[in-house]
Amino acid sequence: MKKLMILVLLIALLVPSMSYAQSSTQNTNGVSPLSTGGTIIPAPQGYDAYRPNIARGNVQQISYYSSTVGKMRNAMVYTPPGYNPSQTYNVLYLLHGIGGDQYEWLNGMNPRNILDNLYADNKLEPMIVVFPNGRAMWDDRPIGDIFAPDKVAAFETFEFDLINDLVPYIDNNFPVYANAQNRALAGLSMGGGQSLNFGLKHLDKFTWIGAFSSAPNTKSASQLIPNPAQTASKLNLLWLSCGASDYLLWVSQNFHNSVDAMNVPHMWYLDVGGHEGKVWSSGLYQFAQRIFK
Ligand code: FER
Repeated sequence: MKKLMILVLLIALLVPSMSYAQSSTQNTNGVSPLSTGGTIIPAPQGYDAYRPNIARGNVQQISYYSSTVGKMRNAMVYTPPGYNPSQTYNVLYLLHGIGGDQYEWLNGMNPRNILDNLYADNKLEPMIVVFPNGRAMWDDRPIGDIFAPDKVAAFETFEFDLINDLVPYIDNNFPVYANAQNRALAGLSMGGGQSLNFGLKHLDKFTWIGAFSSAPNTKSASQLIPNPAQTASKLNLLWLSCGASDYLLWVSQNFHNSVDAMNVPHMWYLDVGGHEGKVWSSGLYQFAQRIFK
């Protein structure tokens, strides 16, 4: 009788996890993108706080010639702890929102602490992180009306600056693997929309794509994914996340629903919060440890 009870208990415990595992899909890279956020463990307390006595990365400013805009443009670059130019690195391009610039992540989201801590815990592949200015226009500062049509249009123009100017500059001036398997593109809000718009269009350039709290600049999934099977076979990771109380949740939710219906493997994480920095820090924490693996 006792044995029977243990058996019943075991079955009761196993059945839900079995059915859960069956509902997930596996892509070619061994990543298991689930259609729910069920197994994504929220970032632990202190994940974005300064931790003393660990090795730290460095941040530098770089300038590159933009043939797209016709002038020199600036970006920030984080190199990881123990950076050694005789090694070869992956590259993550991390894009800002409508009111931001190349400093927004660094000033508001603690990416240095997040990344340094993840390296200290041995959870990251070696990568450099590039923080561009995603507003590709002559005066790219977030001043005046940040919603002005020319400024919003410059977020679209950035596709050409990124592909034709910045990525080649990084490939030629940093010790990086210059191919799609070793390049990731992610961003917050306008930058999330850009990551989906440019990343899914240029899977020959980026195969790890992350979109945090994507803005309405996001094109439709049917536009970006005309051939779901082909997209699925090329992608290493498509990450979508958003705060549950974000006024722009509908953008991410619609995109998730569409890629779900297309059977394109992806991860969907409904985070706690609104359209705010803590959700983007959390997005970086989750995304960074899943790329280049
Ligand atoms: C919009 C609302 C918000 C929009 C963009 C945003 C282009 C961007 C928000 C952000 O980047 O934080 O209608 O249209």
